[in-house]
Amino acid sequence: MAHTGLEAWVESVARETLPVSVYWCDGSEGESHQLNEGLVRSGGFIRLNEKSLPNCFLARSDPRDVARVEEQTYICSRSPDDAGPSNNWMAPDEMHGRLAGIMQGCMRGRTMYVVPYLMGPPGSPLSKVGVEITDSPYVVANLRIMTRMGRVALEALGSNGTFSRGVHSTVTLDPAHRHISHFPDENLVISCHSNYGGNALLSKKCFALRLASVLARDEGWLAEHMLILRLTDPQGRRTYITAAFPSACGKTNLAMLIPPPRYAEAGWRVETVGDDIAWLKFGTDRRLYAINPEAGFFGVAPGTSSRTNPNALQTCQSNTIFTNVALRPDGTVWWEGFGGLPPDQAIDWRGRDWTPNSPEPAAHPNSRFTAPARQCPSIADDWERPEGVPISAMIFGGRRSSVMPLVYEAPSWQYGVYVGAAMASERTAAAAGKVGELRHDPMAMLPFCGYHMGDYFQHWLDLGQRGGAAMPRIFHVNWFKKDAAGKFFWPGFGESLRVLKWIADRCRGGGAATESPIGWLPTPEALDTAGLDLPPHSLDALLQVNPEEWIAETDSRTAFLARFGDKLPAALLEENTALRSRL
Ligand code: OXD
Ligand code: MN
Repeated sequence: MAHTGLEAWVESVARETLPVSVYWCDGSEGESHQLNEGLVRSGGFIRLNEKSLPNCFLARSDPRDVARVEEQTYICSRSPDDAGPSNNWMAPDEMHGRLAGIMQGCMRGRTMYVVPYLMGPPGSPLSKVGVEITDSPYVVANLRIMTRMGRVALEALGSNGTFSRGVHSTVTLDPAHRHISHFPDENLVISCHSNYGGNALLSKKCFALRLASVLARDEGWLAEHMLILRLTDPQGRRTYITAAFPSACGKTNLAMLIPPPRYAEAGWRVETVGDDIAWLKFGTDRRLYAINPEAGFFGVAPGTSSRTNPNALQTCQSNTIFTNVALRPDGTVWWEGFGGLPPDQAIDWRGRDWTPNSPEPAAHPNSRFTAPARQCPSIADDWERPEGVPISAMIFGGRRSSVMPLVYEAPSWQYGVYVGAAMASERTAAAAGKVGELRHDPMAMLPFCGYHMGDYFQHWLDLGQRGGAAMPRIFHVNWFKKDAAGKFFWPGFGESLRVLKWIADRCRGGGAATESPIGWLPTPEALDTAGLDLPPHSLDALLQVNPEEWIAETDSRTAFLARFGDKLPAALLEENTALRSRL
C-alpha cells in the first residue's frame, strides 16, 4: 500500500543526504539477522557468548557520545514563548538553515535506512506511527527492539495516515556540531552527530515525549515519562499505577518489582506494563487509560543485579543489545553493581584492559541494555491491550536525601498537579551534568516537554476538570532519604511493595492516614513494616515533615516556578502559598 507523502519525503531526504542506497526495513527476522551480521563484520557489534547470551551483542559508543545532551536539544517552535524557559529554542527557519549545512551529503557512502515504526499496540486508538530515516544500523537494530517496526507500522499507516518524521545521521559524531532539533509544527525531529540512546532512537524521547506531548496538548491527552504497573492483591483485585521519576531513579526497578516472600506467599503480585513512557487518554467512563507506546526496555545497566532487579536481568538474557558495558573473557557482560565479585579481568566500555584495581569503572555509569519487553518474566498479560489499562494512582518522586517523606498523598487533583510541578531530584548520569546536584524536574518531564511548561501545567489542570472524580489519585514517594551517616532509611526494591499496598488501599477508600500540612501521610500502623528490621526511629524519620526544611522547600519552589512567568497557572502559586502558611 503506497503512501505517496511518505515516499516523497524519503526521496527528498535522500536527495539531500546522498546515500549510496536506500533500504526500507520490514522488521522481519531475516532482516534483523542480516543487520546484526553486518554490524559484527563492521565492528559495530561484538557477538556475545552464544550459549549463555544467545543473539546478544555488545556495542561501544564514541567516548564523547554516552548520554543525552540537553544543551544541544532544541524545540524549534514558531515563537520562543511556545518552547518556554526550560527548552533551548531556535527559530525553525534558522535551525533548518543550520542543519542544511550539516545534512547536505551527510550519508555519502552509507546506506540510508527507512524505519517505519508503530508506537503502541496494533489496533489501539492510542497508537501512532513514526518513521525514522537513519544512516546508523545500530539505531535500526535498537528500534527493532524498542518499537513495533516495519510492516506492522506501514499497515497501520495505510495510504494516507499521518506519521511523525525523524531524520538521523551520525555524520562524524563531532560533539561540537551535535543537534537534536524538534519542529513541533512539522511533527519532525532532525538529529545529527550522535548515535546514543535518547539522542538517536528518535521514537523514544523525541517522538514519544517531546513531539507527543504537543500532540497530547492539542488532542486532549497526556504523553508522560512514567512507568505503568499492575498490582494484584491476594483477593485478585488489580490496581494500575503510573509513576514519574527522573531518568535513572528506579522506574525500571519499580515496574519489575518482586514482592518480598511474605507478600508473594500471601498472593501479592506486581506486573509490568511499561518502564519509561505512558500515553494516557480518557475512556468513555472518564477514567484515564494508559498504554506503553514502546515494545522494549532501554534500561540502565549498572546497579541491575539478581538482588535489585532479577526480572530485568532475565529479560536481557537473549536478543539484547548491551551498550557501553564491560566484556568478560568468556564473552559475557559485566557492570558495576552486577552482584558477586568483580571479574579478575575484563575489557572496559572503551575497549581497554580492566582489572578490579583499575581507577575507572568497567562499565559506563549510563551504560544500557536494549531488550524486548515481551521477554520480561513480569510482563502483564494485558500490556498490549488496545484500549489501555485504567489508572487508579499516579506517583511522582525523585532522589532526595532529605526533606521528602517516604510517601504522601495529595488531597486533590489540583494539589497533586502542584506536587508534580514542584518535583525535584538529585542528578544522575543519564544526562550530561554534575551528578548529585538538586534540580527541579516537574513531572520528570523537564528535559522532555515539547512546549512551554506553564501551558503544560495548565493542560494537566484542564484534564482534571474534565475527568472530575474519575481522575487517578496523586501520590509522592521518596526511596532515597538518608540518615546523618549517609545510609538510606528505606530498604527499597521489593520492600517498596509495602508503599504500593498503602497506595492501593487509599484508592479503595482504605489505608489509614493522618493529615499533615503537605498532604495525607500513612499512619505508622498503616504502613506494614513487619519483618523489615528498621532501626529505631527510622519510620519516624521516613514519615517526618520538618516545617523548617519544608518552608525552605516552598521558597525554592517559588523561585523555580517563577521561571514560567505569566504562563504559570495561578492555582499552582496559590497551592504553594497555602502550603507555606500551613507550615
Ligand atoms: C531514558 C532516560 O533513557 O530517561 O529513559 O534517559
Ligand atoms: Mn526515561
